[in-house]
Amino acid sequence: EFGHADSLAALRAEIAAAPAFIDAAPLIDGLAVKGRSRDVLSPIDGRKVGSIVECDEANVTAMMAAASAGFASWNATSVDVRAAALERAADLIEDNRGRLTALLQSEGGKTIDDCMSEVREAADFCRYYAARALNDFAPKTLPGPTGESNQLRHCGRGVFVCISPWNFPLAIFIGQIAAALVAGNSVVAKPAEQTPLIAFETVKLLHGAGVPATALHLAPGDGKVGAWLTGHAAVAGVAFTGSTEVARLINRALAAKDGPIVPLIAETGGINAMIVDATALPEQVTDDVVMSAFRSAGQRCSALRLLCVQDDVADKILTMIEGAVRELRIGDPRDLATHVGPVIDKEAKDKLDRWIDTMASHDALRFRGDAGPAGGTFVAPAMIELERASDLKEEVFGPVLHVVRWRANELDTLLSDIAGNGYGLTLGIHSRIDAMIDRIAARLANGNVYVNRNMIGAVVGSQPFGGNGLSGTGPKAGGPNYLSRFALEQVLTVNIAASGGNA
Ligand code: TXE
Repeated sequence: EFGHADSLAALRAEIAAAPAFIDAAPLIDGLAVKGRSRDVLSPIDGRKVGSIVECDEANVTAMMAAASAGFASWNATSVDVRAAALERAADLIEDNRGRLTALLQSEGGKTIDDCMSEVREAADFCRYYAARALNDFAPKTLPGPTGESNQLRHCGRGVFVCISPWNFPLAIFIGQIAAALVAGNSVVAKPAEQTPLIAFETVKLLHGAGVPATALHLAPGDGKVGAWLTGHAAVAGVAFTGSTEVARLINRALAAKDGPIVPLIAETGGINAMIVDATALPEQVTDDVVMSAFRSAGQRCSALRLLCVQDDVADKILTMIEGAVRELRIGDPRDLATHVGPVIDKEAKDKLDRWIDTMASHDALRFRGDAGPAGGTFVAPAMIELERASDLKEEVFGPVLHVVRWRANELDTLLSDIAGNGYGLTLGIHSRIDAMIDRIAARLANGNVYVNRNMIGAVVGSQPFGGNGLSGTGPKAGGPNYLSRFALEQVLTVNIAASGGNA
């Protein structure tokens, strides 16, 4: 309904009415921690959009104690009560879409399109996990020998630590929390240091939806805070989305602990390839490549990083893509005509600019677009040509597309090179030959494969999302198996005759 002109005008009025500045802080039992704050700056123009007090180690200790104390009563509620809170949260997200969009823009630098789909995804996660929990966690009678009853039940694990990245500071942040809460866990949520304001607003919204403040606490801060949380003795589970490198650090911290083995659900990065053969439709490929590589300034974990085009059609397709990238408008994401906004902060911009400069010094730069307005952290979209797919060894998290060409007799080498990077998140295939599609999909164990379309899309409930290999542990977010890792199982086996016959 957002696409409709009237409702777009209404949304813009709601955005304009949102507060221009937010003071945020850690929340322990719903109370804001006082302390020295730092400014939160907008990637659009560097202006101050809020302030944040970050956790120190004593705050983390107090918060873990509060979350441990809050666990029992939340875990004792019925799944109906917990699911109802998530359904109310989904309604509140929609009611507050203007405020949330304003923050996604000012703090996250997102275009209106990206904000609208993120707000929708956040509400979808809440409703989907609520519905799944009602189904998955309702006590189930299992078949068994006569004279005995068997029932499968679920409960929470304890304190779940949810650590999220800045690139979906609303949808991923709330998705992890919603899953952990609806399973009966209490939660300590650690947002990315770049996006604490929207996290603060989201936690308050969840409290307003009926999640007790004793069951959900907010721990803003950088990686140190994440390390204190995951190193704490009381952690019963961790949901993490971010880089592969940090997932490894967390895995080590959990493994070093005495006591029960703590599960880690990790969704991490990828070097996502698209393979285009000579039968693909050039216009379709061009649209899908531009959408997949440059939308959201390339700051999606699903984004296309490595385009592999069959030699016979490469010149034609690359020229078309280059033309389409030249048309992209780089600029203020609040302007409806903008296609590509800023990257998240100066550190990200400097790293990307350095990468493009290095590639230029190796004569690999094919094209570099408009640099965008001064004052913000904009990066010019770029295309880089490499010799081999194996030359790209790291995830370049921005509006940069790498390209390789392949000949028909080199397909196996290409697929081995792609598999060799060890990641397994998204994969694109453009071909009109079924056998080709099957051959590629069978050789590469990526978690999400997109055929003859763009690689943007993880619709909750229809396209469960997540990778294999270096890209994550599974289960996939927004899918039917996700909640299982957040809960404990218990089987109650009762001898009916010795239990008064009514068990
Ligand atoms: O990650 P970082 P970023 C991936 C994406 C990219 C990354 C971008 O592909 O690789 O996320 O996010 C905290 N102990 N995905 O740069 O730096 C840190 O403070 C505990 C994948 O934010 O790893 C932040 O809150 N925590 C994806 C969080 O970890 C620590 C979808 C992530 O930070 C820590 C979206 C430590 N030692 C992005 N150090 C998918 N696959 O679904 C840092 N942190």
